[in-house]
Amino acid sequence: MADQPSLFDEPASGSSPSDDISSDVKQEVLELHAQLNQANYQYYVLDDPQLPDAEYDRLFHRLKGLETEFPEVLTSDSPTQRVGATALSHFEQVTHEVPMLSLDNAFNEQDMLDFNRRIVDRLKQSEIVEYACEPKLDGIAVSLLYENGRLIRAATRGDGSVGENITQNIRTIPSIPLKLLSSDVPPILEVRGEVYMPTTGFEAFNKKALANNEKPFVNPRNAAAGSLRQLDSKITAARPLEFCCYSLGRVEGATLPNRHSEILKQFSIWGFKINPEMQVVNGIEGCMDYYHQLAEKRGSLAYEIDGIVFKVDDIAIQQALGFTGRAPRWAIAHKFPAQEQITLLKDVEFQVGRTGAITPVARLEPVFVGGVTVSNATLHNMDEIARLDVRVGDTVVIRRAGDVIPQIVNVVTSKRPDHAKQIQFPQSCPVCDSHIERVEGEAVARCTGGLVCAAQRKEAIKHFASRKAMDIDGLGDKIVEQLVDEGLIESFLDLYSLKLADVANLERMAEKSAQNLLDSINVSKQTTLAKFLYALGIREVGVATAQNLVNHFLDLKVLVKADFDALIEVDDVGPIVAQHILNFFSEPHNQKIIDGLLNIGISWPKIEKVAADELPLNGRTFVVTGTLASMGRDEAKQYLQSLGAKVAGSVSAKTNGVVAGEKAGSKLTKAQDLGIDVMDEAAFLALLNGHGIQHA
Ligand code: 5U1
Repeated sequence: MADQPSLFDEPASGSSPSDDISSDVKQEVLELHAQLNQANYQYYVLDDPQLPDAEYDRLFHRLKGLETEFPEVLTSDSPTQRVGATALSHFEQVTHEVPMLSLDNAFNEQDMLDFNRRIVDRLKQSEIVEYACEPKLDGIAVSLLYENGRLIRAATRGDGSVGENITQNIRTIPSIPLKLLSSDVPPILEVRGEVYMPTTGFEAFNKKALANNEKPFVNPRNAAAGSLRQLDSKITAARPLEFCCYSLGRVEGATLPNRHSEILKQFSIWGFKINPEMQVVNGIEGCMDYYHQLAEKRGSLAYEIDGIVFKVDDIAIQQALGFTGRAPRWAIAHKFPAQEQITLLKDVEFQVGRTGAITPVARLEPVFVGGVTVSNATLHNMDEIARLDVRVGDTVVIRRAGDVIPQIVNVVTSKRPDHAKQIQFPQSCPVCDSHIERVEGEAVARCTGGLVCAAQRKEAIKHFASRKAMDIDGLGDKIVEQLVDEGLIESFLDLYSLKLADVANLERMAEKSAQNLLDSINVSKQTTLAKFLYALGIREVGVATAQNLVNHFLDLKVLVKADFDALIEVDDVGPIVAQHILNFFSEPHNQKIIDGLLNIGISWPKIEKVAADELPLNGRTFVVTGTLASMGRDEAKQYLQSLGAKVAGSVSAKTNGVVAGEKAGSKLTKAQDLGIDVMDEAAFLALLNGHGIQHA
C-alpha cells in the first residue's frame, strides 16, 4: 500500500513484538504505547494535558530502554519513533487514489447567495440545507493514509492528482496519530486536513531565526510549507507544526456516519484534532451569521485563517451534487479580506520614542489590507532594513494580521525602479541632534539626548499622564506637545506648577477646559504606588512589573535603595530589568524629580505585607483567554500571579476560574461545559480592585 518503503517497516512478525522475549515485556511495551499515545492525544489534540511532564518523560524513557534492550519490540508506530529516519535525497511521487480537489471561493455575500441558490436549484427541494462550517486554516493540505489503524503514508496535495510523499516529516507532528486510538478501525482510511503553524509558534520561530541571523518566514503558511519541504525530518521535528483534519479522503471495509460533522467526530475519537469551532448551521443565513462571528474572533484564534469553509453536511446530498471539473459543488470557501497586499514605499521617517529608541517608520501609498487602510508600517530598526534590503521607491508586501502593527515582510525586487533610494540611518537624533548610540548586541539605536531631547520629553510626559499611570484626564498628546514646544514644561514635575493663564493660552483651549485640566492634574496627586512607579517610565517596567515591585518592597524608600541582588528577587525582574531600575534611581536628575513630585503632595495609601500563603488567590489556578480591552493577557496573568494564583495555558477540571475577554473561543466553551467560574473583563477588574489593584 505504501508508495515508498518506510524506514520504519515492521519486523517480519508484524506489529506485535516477537515471541522470543517474555510476554511480560511485550505486554509492558504495548501498555506504554497506549499510555503515551493517550497522553499525546490529551496534550496535543485535546489541549488538555492530564499526565505530568515528568511522568510522561519517565514512561517514554522506560519504553526507549525496553526498545534498546529488546530491539524486537520496536515497531514503526511506537511513540518513540517520530524522528529518527535518515534524510531523503528527494520526495517520491504519490498518486492520490481519490483526487484532492480545491475549493471554489466566495468573496462576498452575493457569491454565497449564488452558491446556496445553485444547490437548492439542483436539489429541487424546498427544505433548508444544513451546512457544516469551520475556519479555513492557512496552512498546507495533506492526505494521511492509515492501514489497519497505522499511518503508512502521508502526502502533499501537489496538483491534486499527484503529490509528494512526506511521511517522514508528517510523523514528527505530535498531533498526528501514528496509530489510531481504537482497535475498531477501518482496514483503509484516508484522512485529509491542514498542517499549520500556530501563531505563537510562528512568532517564536521567527524571533529565534532573527536572533541567529537567519531568514524569518514571511507568514505562518510559508513556515508550514517550508517545514514540510525538508528532506531531513529532524528539521521538521523542531518546527512547531500542528494538524487539524477536515475531511475524509476514502474509506474501505467500514461504513462511516452519513453526515460530514459526524464523520469528523468519529475522527476525533480515533485521535485526530478537529476544529473546535466546527458547527452545523441552517441555510445560508446560518452561514452568514457564522462568517460574521468568526470574522470577529479571527484575531484571537491561535492560528491564522483566511476564510470559512461551508460544506453540505448530509453526505447523500453531497453525492447527489457531485463535482465540477476541479471542485465539489457542495462546498465553498468564503474568503476574509487578505492580510497581505503590495504597495509603494514612499518614504522612511525616523521617530524618537520615550527611551530614545529611534524607529524607522515606512510611509506607504495607502492600501486596504486585513480590513483597514494602512499608510504607515514599522520597519523596527536598521538591521531589519538591511535584512529586507528595502529602498524608498520599492514595491513592498505589507502584512497586517489581527491587531498587530502592519509590517513590511518582503520587497518585490522585480519591480524596483532605477531611482529607488537606499535608506540612510540619521547620523544624529532627528529631533535634538544629539549623538546616537548603538549598544553592542542590541538592534535598537538610541538618541543619547535624554531629557534634552524634546521628543523623549514629550513621550515621557505623555506616558506619565496616561490612563494606567497618573491618569490625568484631558492631557492629550497634542496638549503635551504644545506645552513642551511653548517651553511651559520641561518634565512631568512641571505639570504641577502650571498656571491657568499658561494653559488657557494654548491653541483651541477655552478657560473652562484649562481649569478642568488643572483640576485633573491636581486630582492625580492621589494615586497608588504601583501607578506612580509605572508613571516614572523606568525602562522595561510595565504595569505588572511595577505591581510586583510594590508587592515585594511595599515602600518607595525601600525600593529606591534596593541593590541588584534584592531586585532580582522580585517576580518577573531579571538582570536586565534590575539594571534599568538601578540606573534610573541612581540618576541625580531622576532623584530630583521624584523628590519634587513627593514635595508637591503626590501620595498613596500605605501598603501592608502579606505572606505568600496568605495571598488572596493562593492555591487557585486561572486561565486567561480572549482579548481584554484594558490590558494584554500577559499583564492579566502577572496580576493574578501577584495575588498568589497559578496561571495555566489550558482549561481542565483543575481550573478554578477563567478570565474571558472578547472573542474568547474554545477555552471559554470548555470552561462553561465544565461549570468553571468565568469572569468577563469587568468582573476581573472588579476582582483586582477588590484586592487593591486599580488598573484604570
Ligand atoms: N476547513 C477546511 N479547509 N478545507 C480545505 N475544510 C476544507 N475542505 C477542503 C479544503 C480543500 O476540501 C474539502 C471540500 C474536501
